[in-house]
Amino acid sequence: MQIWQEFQQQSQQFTKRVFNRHLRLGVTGLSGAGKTAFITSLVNQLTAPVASVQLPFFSPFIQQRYLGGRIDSLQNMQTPRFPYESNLLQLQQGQWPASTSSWSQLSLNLRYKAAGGLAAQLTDYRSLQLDVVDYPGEWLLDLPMLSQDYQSWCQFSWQLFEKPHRAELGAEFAADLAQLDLNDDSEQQLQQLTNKYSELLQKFRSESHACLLQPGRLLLPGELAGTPLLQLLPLLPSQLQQPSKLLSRLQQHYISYQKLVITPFYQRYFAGIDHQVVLVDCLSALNAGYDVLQELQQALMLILQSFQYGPTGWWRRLFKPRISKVLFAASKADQLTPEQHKNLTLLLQQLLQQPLQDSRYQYCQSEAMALSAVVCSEFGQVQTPEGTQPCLRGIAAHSGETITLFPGEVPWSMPSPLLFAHHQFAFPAFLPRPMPQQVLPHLRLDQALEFLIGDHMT
Ligand SMILES: Nc1nc2c(ncn2[C@@H]2O[C@H](COP(=O)(O)OP(=O)(O)OP(=O)(O)O)[C@@H](O)[C@H]2O)c(=O)[nH]1
Ligand SMILES: [Mg+2]
Repeated sequence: MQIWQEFQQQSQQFTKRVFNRHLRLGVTGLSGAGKTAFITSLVNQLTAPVASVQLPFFSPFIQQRYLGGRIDSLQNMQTPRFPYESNLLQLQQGQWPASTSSWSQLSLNLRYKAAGGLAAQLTDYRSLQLDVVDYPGEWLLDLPMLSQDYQSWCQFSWQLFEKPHRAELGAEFAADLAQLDLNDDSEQQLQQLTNKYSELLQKFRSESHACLLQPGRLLLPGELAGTPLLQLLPLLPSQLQQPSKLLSRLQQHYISYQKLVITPFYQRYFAGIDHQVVLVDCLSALNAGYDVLQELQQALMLILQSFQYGPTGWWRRLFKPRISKVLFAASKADQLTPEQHKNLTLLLQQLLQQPLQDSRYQYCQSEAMALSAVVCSEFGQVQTPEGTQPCLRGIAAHSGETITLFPGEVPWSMPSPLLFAHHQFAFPAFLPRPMPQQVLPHLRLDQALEFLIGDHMT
């Protein structure tokens, strides 16, 4: 019976994909980039009563063809469901949902009238199934490890650990490793080293504001907590020269991690993506300084290399899926006054310049914009002795108090280290404004929807 149901479900998906009635949206971004907030707001805009929503740049909406959307209650029972309702409630009560610790999915059924032609005359409505997956951003950084072997991963890791913002913590760990007996591959030694390495990764994140942290499962193990698969750490480059028991054990663990953790993760969540949104928190990186901004750029470049981009025909959608549209979005634009949004978009484009030059993107449509999934601030103007100044008002996340400020200017190109030596960026973190029962206020989510799904709703 279960096999028959699965078969029915799969053949329905197959038919929907043939007729473009099914779209899988990949929401990509490092930890803290704003994926969960983005998905929650997207679901909110698409499922709220049409009369209460503001989506002026979303063509089915503005052409009064959008009839509404609902969450598919028949979603595969074995798939963890994205906690949309509790996330929305938290946001409406003025709190951010917690950082994601495991994966979940949501399917939406969107109904709309056809834009014209025979379909508009023959059918009352059409529908599109939109699937979205959420997962911890930490896991994304495992993808580049698929194209490295253990030795090259160690070399790469130690190059990173020597960067100025990490060097002090890195040196402490290097000193510990240098004293190791490389022929002791006992369980006790491996576990002790792994514990030390995961502490180092936590410190890199909290003290150095580093974002390129591998393997992601050491930070957020999910269902793999306590398994030998996670006994993984980079030996020093000098320790790779000679064969040793510890080296060969770690090499084996690395291969198992690639096979049993990263490959299934990629196949499950990313292999069938049609369209992708890449969320980037440029403002936190600017706050953290030059080295962190550079590291963010490097991390984005590595991640984007893990995806297949290109045009799609119907046969390719079925048998050799590729991403045909990518939206690069600078998130949290409500932390800036509106005249700075242009600069934020330009900065994002500069950050992505290297990956975008890659020929693989030439056949895939891409766009860059600054957006905000949940607008937390109000824009205003103040009179100062120098004249009228733009400003923002919002609830400061660190104090819970309402503040009014000019958050500062965003450089429109990659800033030099010299700029950071003389200037400290301090873009504010806000809490959502409490707004019981209301649709979440957003910035350019309608433009994002138009780019990502508009052409599938004609
Ligand atoms: N001002 C503002 N802040 C935002 C917005 N979206 C997210 N944030 C902030 O960014 C934090 C992280 O957002 P999440 O949506 O949890 O990020 P994530 O990508 O899901 O992160 P992980 O679950 O750790 O992978 C939130 O707790 C907020 O502080 C936004 O639209 N505006
Ligand atoms: Mg999340």
